[in-house]
Amino acid sequence: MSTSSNNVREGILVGCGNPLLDISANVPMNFLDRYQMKEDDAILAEDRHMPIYRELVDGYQAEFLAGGSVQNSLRIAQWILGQPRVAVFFGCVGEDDYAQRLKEKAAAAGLDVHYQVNRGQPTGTCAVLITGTHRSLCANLAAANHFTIDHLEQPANKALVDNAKYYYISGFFLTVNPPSIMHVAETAHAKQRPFLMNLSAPFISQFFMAPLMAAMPYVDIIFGNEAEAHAFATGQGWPTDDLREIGKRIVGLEKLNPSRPRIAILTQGCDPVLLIQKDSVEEFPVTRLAVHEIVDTNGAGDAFVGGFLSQFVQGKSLDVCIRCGNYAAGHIIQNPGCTYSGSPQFVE
Ligand code: 26A
Repeated sequence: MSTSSNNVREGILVGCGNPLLDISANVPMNFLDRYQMKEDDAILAEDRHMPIYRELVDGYQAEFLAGGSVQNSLRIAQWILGQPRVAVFFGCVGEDDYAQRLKEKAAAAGLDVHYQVNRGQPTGTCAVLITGTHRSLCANLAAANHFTIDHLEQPANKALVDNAKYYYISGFFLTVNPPSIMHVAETAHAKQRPFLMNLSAPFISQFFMAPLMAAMPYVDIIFGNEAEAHAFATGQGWPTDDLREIGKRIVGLEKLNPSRPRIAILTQGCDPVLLIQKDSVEEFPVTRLAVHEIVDTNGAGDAFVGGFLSQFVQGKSLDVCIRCGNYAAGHIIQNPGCTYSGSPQFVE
């Protein structure tokens, strides 16, 4: 039985992020070596990475898939909810075929997208290098990097932000437009509504710690995987590599609204998900798939958040939210990129 429900208000969830078209292919390890990339990492493309995209298309059987971390999560939330336009997405694209493809995929998923369009830049892409059960991401943000806060200030978009009840922004978006993040965070705070963020990638804590810490006091729920949590701890100078301890320290960081203590949700691949609250750490087991069942792990973390959000916006318990996150991640890794097949089978 699927959890198709029709009682969630339209536009209840707003997300901001980088709309990217993923160019995904299986590659040998030496491909990563040549570009000095690491398995299961995510980076911003520098000049020396620019040939990757052509190389994937010309030399490997590259697939084009809708991507972008927040947009992935929201598409998955929509799929599980089975009710259109619950989630609204903001991000910046170019005026090209890739933007059209992203828009079609988002609409097919029921997502209500309101892209800012930058006519001088192509839509962003992300190289997804698959090596067995690992993936390495290299994002060329292009138009996505040109998102500006005035898009959120346009009356129709402002109304969408004001009317939402839940807000989700990736750490990745810190590389693009911190003022927009702060604007959404402040709106959430003023209205006493949950603001959720993601650590997104180790490089965010390495190079964007200042804007991340500016947003942190607003963050009610923070998501991350083990590598991201370790990078955050290193960035903070915390003398520990114990994930539980790191989680406890994250939830203990300054918070503007102390009546709603921060929650950290840390994933660790096929090891249990940790739910860390002020006075407790709980584990949620993950169903381990056989290697032959895995198509690729691209989008697993995003799908986890998408599954979580699909229940969270229905006011379900954290336990149900996390179990749905695990369900969604397990489904997505059995499909190419962050795509799904059939109807959702999550049973509460
Ligand atoms: C700023 N960066 C590096 C990024 C991304 C990103 N989404 C937003 N910003 N780097 C990779 N992704 C997306 O992450 C998904 C997998 O989790 C990819 O597009 C991919 O779909």
